[in-house]
Amino acid sequence: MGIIASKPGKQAQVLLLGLDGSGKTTLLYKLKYNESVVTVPTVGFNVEMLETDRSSPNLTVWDVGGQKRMRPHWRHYYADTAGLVFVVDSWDQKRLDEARRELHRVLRYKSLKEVPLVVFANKQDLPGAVGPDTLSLRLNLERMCEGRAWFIQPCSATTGMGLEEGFRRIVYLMKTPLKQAQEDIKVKMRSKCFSFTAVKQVLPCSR
Ligand SMILES: Nc1nc2c(ncn2[C@@H]2O[C@H](COP(=O)(O)OP(=O)(O)O)[C@@H](O)[C@H]2O)c(=O)[nH]1
Ligand SMILES: [Mg+2]
Repeated sequence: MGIIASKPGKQAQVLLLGLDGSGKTTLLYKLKYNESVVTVPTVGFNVEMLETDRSSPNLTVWDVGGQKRMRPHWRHYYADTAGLVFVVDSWDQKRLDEARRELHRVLRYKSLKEVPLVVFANKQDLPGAVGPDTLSLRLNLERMCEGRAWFIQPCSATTGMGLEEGFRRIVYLMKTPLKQAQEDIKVKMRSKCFSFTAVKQVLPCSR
C-alpha cells in the first residue's frame, strides 16, 4: 500500500477470517513484509498494523486462528470491527461448503450487519483453482451480502498477486457510506440488467 507518514489516532480494525489452511497468515505477512513465511497453524492470533495513505485510517489487522476449535472465539473480535476480510482456498473445492457455512455464520452476526466485506479467492496460482465468479456463486455472496458493500478479489498469498488491490478495496468500502454505494447500485439496476459484474463496477477502488 502507499506508505506515507504515520497518522496518530486514525486506525480501523480489520478482521481476517477463513478456514484453517486458507492462507490468512501467509497473506498477512506477504502484505506486511513482502516475505513468504513458513507458517504453522495459528493458535491464538497474529496482529499487524498496515499503513495506508494520508486520507485513510491505518489498519489493525487481526488474523485469528481458523481451526474448528478456534472459530467460536472469532466473535470476541466483532465489536470493534470496521472491515471484514474472508480468505478462501479456491483450490480446495472439498472445503468450499465448509467455508460457505462459516462465512454465513459470521455475516449473520448483528454487530457485523453493515460491515463491508472483501472475500479473497486465494491460491489462484494453483492449477484447478476456481475463479472469483464461480466462487461467489458457490458462497452465495450476492444473496448473503444484501445491504452490505462487498467485493471478491482473486489473489495468491504466496506470489502477492491481488493482495494490495484487495486491501485497497476494503479501505475504500470502509470509507464510502453504504447508502451512497446502494444508490449507485440502484442507478445501475434501472439502467440495465443487474448482475454481479454491475456490483463490481459500482464499487471501484478510489485509487
Ligand atoms: N500455492 C499456494 N499456497 C498457499 C497460498 N497461500 C497460502 N498457501 C499455503 O497454504 C498453507 C496454509 O497457509 P496459512 O497461511 O498457514 O493458512 P491459515 O491457516 O489460513 O493462516 C501453507 O502451506 C501456505 O504456504 C497461495 O496463495 N498459493
Ligand atoms: Mg494462520
